[in-house]
Amino acid sequence: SALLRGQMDTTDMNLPSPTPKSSDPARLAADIVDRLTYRIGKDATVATPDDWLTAAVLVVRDRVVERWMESTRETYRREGKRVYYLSMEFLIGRLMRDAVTNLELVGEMQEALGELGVELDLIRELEPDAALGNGGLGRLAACFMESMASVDIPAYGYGIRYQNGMFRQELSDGWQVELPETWLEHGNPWEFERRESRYEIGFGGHIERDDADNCTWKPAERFWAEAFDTPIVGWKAKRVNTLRLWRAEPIDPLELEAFNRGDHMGALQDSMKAEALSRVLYPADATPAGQALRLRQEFFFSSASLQDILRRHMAQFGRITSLPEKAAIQLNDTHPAVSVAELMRLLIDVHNLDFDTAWDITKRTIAYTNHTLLPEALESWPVPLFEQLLPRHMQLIYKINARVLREARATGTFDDAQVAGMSLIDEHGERRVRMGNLAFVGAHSINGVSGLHTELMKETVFKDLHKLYPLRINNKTNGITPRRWLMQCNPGLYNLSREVTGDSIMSDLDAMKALDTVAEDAAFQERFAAIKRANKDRLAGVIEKRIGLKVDPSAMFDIQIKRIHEYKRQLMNIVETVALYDQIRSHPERAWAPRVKLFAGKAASSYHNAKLIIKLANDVARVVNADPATRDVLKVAFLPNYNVSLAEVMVPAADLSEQISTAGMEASGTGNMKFALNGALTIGTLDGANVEMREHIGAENIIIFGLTAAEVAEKRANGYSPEEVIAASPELSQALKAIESGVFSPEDRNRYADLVAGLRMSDWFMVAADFDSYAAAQRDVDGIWAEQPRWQAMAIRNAARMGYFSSDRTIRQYGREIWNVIN
Ligand code: T68
Repeated sequence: SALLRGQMDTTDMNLPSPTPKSSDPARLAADIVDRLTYRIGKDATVATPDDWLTAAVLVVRDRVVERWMESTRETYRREGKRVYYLSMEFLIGRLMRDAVTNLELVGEMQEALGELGVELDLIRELEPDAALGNGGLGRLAACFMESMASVDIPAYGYGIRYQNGMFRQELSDGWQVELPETWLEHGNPWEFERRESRYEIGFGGHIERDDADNCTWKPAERFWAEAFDTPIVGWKAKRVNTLRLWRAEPIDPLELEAFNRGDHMGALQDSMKAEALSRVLYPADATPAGQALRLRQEFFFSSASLQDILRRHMAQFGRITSLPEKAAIQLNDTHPAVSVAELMRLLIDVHNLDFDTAWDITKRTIAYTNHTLLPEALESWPVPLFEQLLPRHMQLIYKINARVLREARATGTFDDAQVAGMSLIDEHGERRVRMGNLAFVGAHSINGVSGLHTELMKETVFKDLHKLYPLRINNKTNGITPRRWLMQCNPGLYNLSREVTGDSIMSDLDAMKALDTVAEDAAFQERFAAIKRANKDRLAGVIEKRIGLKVDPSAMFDIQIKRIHEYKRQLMNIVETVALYDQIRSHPERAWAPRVKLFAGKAASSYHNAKLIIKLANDVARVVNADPATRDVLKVAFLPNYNVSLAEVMVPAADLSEQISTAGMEASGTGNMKFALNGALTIGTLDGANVEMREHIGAENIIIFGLTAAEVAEKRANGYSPEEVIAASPELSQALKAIESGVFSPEDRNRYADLVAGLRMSDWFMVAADFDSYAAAQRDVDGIWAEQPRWQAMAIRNAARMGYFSSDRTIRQYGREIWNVIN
């Protein structure tokens, strides 16, 4: 009966296990035909490649399900603590190869499909890329889900099942055009719809208070949140965890009263409002969206997740006060920060706890990860909007605030301005709720994502809150999953490495260290280089297919792929490319290292300069690629629609990785780690995790240039004059003049006038300040490239020394130091 009431996950129950399915190729093939026939309703002779993919996914999913239920049952039996990772974004990409490799069924599936005349490699290319995220933050959540399963931590990811994920980017005459992404078009065979797992989500309305002063929130609008579960398989299927994504559903799909009045559209109002909640991912990765719909999305998934967590906890343990011992809730940035207030509401209004007990439980359960220091990226909501949508939460936030400010004043160490800075309410101008401060005060742990970022957090955004609660801030340097970012995307390097390292590298990336011993070995270098070359051949094919440009795979592949943002300084890279182009034309007799400069990335739709930078890359590419004077040594390309799947092809093919953000601005970076693990050299600033990469890889194996974070801060504080710097650099002056005068935009000579004027006048991101140092570093890179044995040795040492940056290490640190789920 508990099941009928939807009080328990089916997997929480103690049922006998079904007989495990065998995975020999013949059985797999028979199962694929079975799914094709009975689930898709097609005969092998008429099945399309998409049908084969769906059938294959369903068969793989079956193998996952057994381990999945086993994992859930085991956690239940052990009465273990569970981790809940709340994230607005999960940038998963394709799941087929991930699941098949982690189940160790690659060979078997290839054989099974082969028997049916189907190629695994071909159908897996058809799987849509699940792009429920913007960039690093969303991809980190996906790597963490895989690592939590791999290191055997019972965990649930909670997020939104956006109908439209990250937009598809097309280029029209070099300009970015955004088109809706329809990843669910052919259905999603990975997910399980849980019609029984749904929760009511309210907005607006008023608060009722009874005689005993108990509050009940009476929302004006109500919706359902319905669960969709995707199993996430860990390495060797040790454990399978759940990614639970919420879709909004109307409570009243068709308002009969309105319908019968003849208001047929009005009758659908509720449906349309619900649909909007989980309709689309906000594609801005650094500027808060600011719209009411975004706050509604944040509350929608936070509330559904917390209700589900409390339901599961009560069903198993029956006592709300043990929550902190049995549940660790991690907030991925401030997007789910309203969870602090929602958990308080549920504990006080639904579970009848007093404020102090509820506050204690909340703080001991919740932890928060910060991903940015950019002031413009810190979320805050206008008080009137917040109050109107979430009146009870606003009330609780005031109460929490009063308490925090009381604690601050009681120390006697803060002046009024400092106390105002710690407040959950920003009182400068329009009053706003500060989500970062809310997350901070409601959490027992606040972590940054690299050593540098964590230190800067203590000195800047959270300076005073850190003084008030000095034990809370801690560092968890990001990582990447080596399964997807080495084994799956670069099987050549994975297999070669194992000859030296042995078979343990996927569960212990530190074992890659053994490659150090062969870094200087000529025969090994040759094989290492041959694998890189094969990866470059493949990428060259993709480039030609996508944009019709032929590139020479023997040239250095110099790659910058990430969201387009001024602080990431794609512009500096393009300006340096222009300077190089100019140099090559002036000195054709010199032995230039042949380069292919590759760019890819999306710009937020409303980010004018970022879109202009995309156009500039394309304009420069058009001019350079058409110039016979440089044809053998320089090519430039911008590849459209960067996503996880394209990264999986570009990362293994890179010789040089561009990690050139203004120091102090990139919280960590994770692309930097993917490239180095795949044997690219990094040219980069001392920013984010580059700092730690240098420590692990060795300063002699990474090309570092430019201002430090402290120097950037000093320059900004003491006035910096880009014009002087530009005047002192002939190369930079020339390049900027060419760009601003329309050399690359003859049809619109003023196109880049404002962009360059921004560099001349203020240059917040220090492009001019770092330019000469960057250009000199690029010439150092050329010098190393000319000595191939040296280059190969450095590249091998990079791959060898990236063990620390496995997300398994990161997750174990979270598990030990924040969640208390491993010893
Ligand atoms: C990134 N942040 C950091 N934000 O920029 C990067 N923001 O340095 C870091 O490595 C990565 O997080 C993982 O820690 C983001 O990706 C967003 O995507 C984002 C999305 C919505 C709103 C704000």
